[in-house]
Amino acid sequence: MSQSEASAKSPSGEADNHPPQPRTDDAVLGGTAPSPVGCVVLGGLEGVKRRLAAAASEQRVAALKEALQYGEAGLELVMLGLEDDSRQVRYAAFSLLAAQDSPRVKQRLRNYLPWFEFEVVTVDAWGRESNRYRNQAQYFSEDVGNGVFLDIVSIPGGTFLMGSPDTEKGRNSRESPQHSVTVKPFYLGKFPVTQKQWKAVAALPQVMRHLDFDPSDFKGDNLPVEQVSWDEAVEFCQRLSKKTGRSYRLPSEAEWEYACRAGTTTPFQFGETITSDLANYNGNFIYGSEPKGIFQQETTPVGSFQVANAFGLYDMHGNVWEWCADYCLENYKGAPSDERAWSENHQYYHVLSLRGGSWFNTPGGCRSAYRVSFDTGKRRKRNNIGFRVGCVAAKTL
Ligand SMILES: [Ca+2]
Repeated sequence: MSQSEASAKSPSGEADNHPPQPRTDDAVLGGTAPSPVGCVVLGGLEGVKRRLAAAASEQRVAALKEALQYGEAGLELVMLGLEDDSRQVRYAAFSLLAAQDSPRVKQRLRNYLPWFEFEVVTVDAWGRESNRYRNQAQYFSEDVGNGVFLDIVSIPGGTFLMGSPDTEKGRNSRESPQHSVTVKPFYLGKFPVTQKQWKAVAALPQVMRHLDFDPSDFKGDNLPVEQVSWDEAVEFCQRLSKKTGRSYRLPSEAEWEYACRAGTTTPFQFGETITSDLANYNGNFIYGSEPKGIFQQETTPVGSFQVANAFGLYDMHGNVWEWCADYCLENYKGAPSDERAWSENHQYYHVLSLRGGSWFNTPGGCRSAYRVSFDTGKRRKRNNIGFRVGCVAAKTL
C-alpha cells in the first residue's frame, strides 16, 4: 500500500486535512513515508520490541535490522532472534550479528552453527523450471585433518510419508505400504563423501578393518568415492567418529528418504520429474514428459549441478548410490515409525539398502522412494556406489 493510499483518506473516506502521518509499520513494510525524526512514531526501542512480537516473520526480520540502531540494548534484541521459531528470522539474526565486531556477540555466536545459502529448483512434468529460490540451512565443517573438511548439514526433525503412492510411475512393492515416519533432528553430509575426504579418513587409525586408500574407478579429488562396500563405509564412519568425538554413522533409510524429500511428496525433490541439468543419471531415458538429456557415463564432482534440495543437500538423486544402515526387506510391513534403521531381521543381514540412484541409472531408479538391496556379504563393489555420512545431534558443536 502506498503512502497516499494509506493516508489521503480517513477510514470514512472523507478527505483528511491533517498532514500525512507515517504508519508505524511503514519502515517495516518498506513504505514510502519519510522516516519520522527520532522515530517517535515508530516507538524507539519499545516499538522495535513490539514489532519483534509481530506474527509475520518478515516484520520480525525488519525489526531486527532496525534494532541495530539501538546499541547494546538493540544487540540484545537481535540475539533473541537467534532463538526465534522462524528459520528466516534466525538466519537474519545470525547474519546481522556475524557482521558485528562486538566480542560479546562473537562469543555468543560460538554457540550457534553458521548458515549457508543455496538455490532450490522445482520443475514441471515437462522438465521446465517452475520455481527457483534461495534457501538457508545451518551446518558445520568437520575437520578430518590435512586441511580436508566435511560439510555436515543440520536437518530439522519432522514427520513424512515414507514410500510411494500406488499412482507413482515406476514404483514397486518395496515402496509399500506408505507409512508415516517421525524423524528426530539429525545431521547429514551436504554431499556424498568425496575421494579427497575418503583418503583423509583412510589415513586415520584402523578401527575394525582395512580401508583402501584409493579405491575409486573414476579418479578426482571432488568426485564421490565409489567401489566401497557397506562394511568399508561403516569403517569410515567409525574412524571419523573416533577422530572427532561425534557419532557418525550411515543414515537410516527413513532419515535418507526424509532428507531427500525435504518436504516434497513428488517422485523427486525437484517435482514430478528430473532432468540431466539437475542431476547425473542416464539421460537417454526419461521419466515424465521432459526431453531426453545427457548420459555422462561417469561420476561428476559433488555439488556440480549447483542446486540443492530445501534442506541444502546436493546429489541426493543420481551420481552415486548411497549406502544406508538398513537391511533391505521386501516391503515396509512392520517397519519402524521413527528414524531407526530397520536392521533386526538377521536372515537378511548381508542385504543392505542403497538409495538415490546413480550416473548409470534411469531416472525412475533415482526417485526419492526407490530402494534397492545389494548383497554386501559377497564384498561386491561397484563404481556407482558411494555413501554420505549421518550424525546424531551432538551436544556441543
Ligand atoms: Ca546420490
